[in-house]
Amino acid sequence: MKLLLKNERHLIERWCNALHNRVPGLEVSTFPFVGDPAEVDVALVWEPPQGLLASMENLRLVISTGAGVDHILRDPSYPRHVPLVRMVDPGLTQGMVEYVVMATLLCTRRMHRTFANHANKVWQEEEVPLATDCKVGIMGIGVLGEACASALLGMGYNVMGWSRSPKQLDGVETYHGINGLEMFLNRAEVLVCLLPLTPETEGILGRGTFNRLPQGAAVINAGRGAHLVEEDLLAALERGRVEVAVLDVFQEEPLPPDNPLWEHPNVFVTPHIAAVTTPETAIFSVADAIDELRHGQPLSNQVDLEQGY
Ligand code: NDP
Ligand code: OXD
Repeated sequence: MKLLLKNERHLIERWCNALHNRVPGLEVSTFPFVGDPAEVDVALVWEPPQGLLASMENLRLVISTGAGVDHILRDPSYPRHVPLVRMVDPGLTQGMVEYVVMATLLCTRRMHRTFANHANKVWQEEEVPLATDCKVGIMGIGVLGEACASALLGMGYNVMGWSRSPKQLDGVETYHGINGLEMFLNRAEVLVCLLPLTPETEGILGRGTFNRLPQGAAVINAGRGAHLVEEDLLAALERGRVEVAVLDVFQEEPLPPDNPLWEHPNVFVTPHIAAVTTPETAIFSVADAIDELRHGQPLSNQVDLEQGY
């Protein structure tokens, strides 16, 4: 069986070692591929160039090294008969839990105010609520959202979740669909976006959403940059509807130096590092997918191409 690996350059050697150690008998080639594309059975990819996957006429499986698959499905030539498996990995989940807990604490402890005081050598106590007095709303309570909900609950936060289909999670107030959105937003003092990017969710963090939040809310986006309408966030910050934002993902990455989000005193910017896939933990899920393919078994974590996630 032949696998083509397309990943960030600095991770190639680690992925090759992990594949070699965990999937015996697999022949691994790296992008740019030299050889006959018809010989490739499996593609393990992050941001494949348009047309790459379609050029492999005997491809049997595509595995995303990320949890999101928008970087693959944005290619209109994606061969839709080929199953797509996304990354579900305990390392990735742990990373996201740490990021969301950190970002939620930054917001509810009003650290933007304290850091500004620090910069000006101002010794001033800021009144901050306890977690038990804060309500966090998580948009997207899938693998990552559910783990974050559980960690935040453990810290005493009141947690709500919003999903496409109805869900029941112990201790979490759940809402779903467009009909449940308004009530969810009205109560979300901290809004966390962990949605996949699909045509339905693009631009969801925009004016309409911000206007429904309580005055002085916090917004944390660790989903995708295209969820957020950046100008609408800046306007909501201006009006005080949103007091603080923690952003990990952007319309354009790297975030251009002239983007006003860099300089906004109430915006924390991180460079798409909320959760990073590490080959050493992610390889188990890759090995499982290849094993399932080899044995003709149903694939775990297969993406529903109609839903786009
Ligand atoms: P999952 O597929 O497990 O969960 C997705 C959740 O979003 C589900 O609860 C789903 O609802 C919900 N959802 C999807 N579409 C809609 C919609 N139209 N309306 C309401 N809810 C919707 O994904 P993961 O938790 O594994 O990952 C989520 C996203 O996080 C990824 O797609 C990626 O974009 C982002 N990510 C970002 C990283 C970073 O470093 N910044 C790292 C890793 C992931 P339902 O339960 O009903 O299906
Ligand atoms: C992912 C990401 O989707 O890192 O896993 O953004």
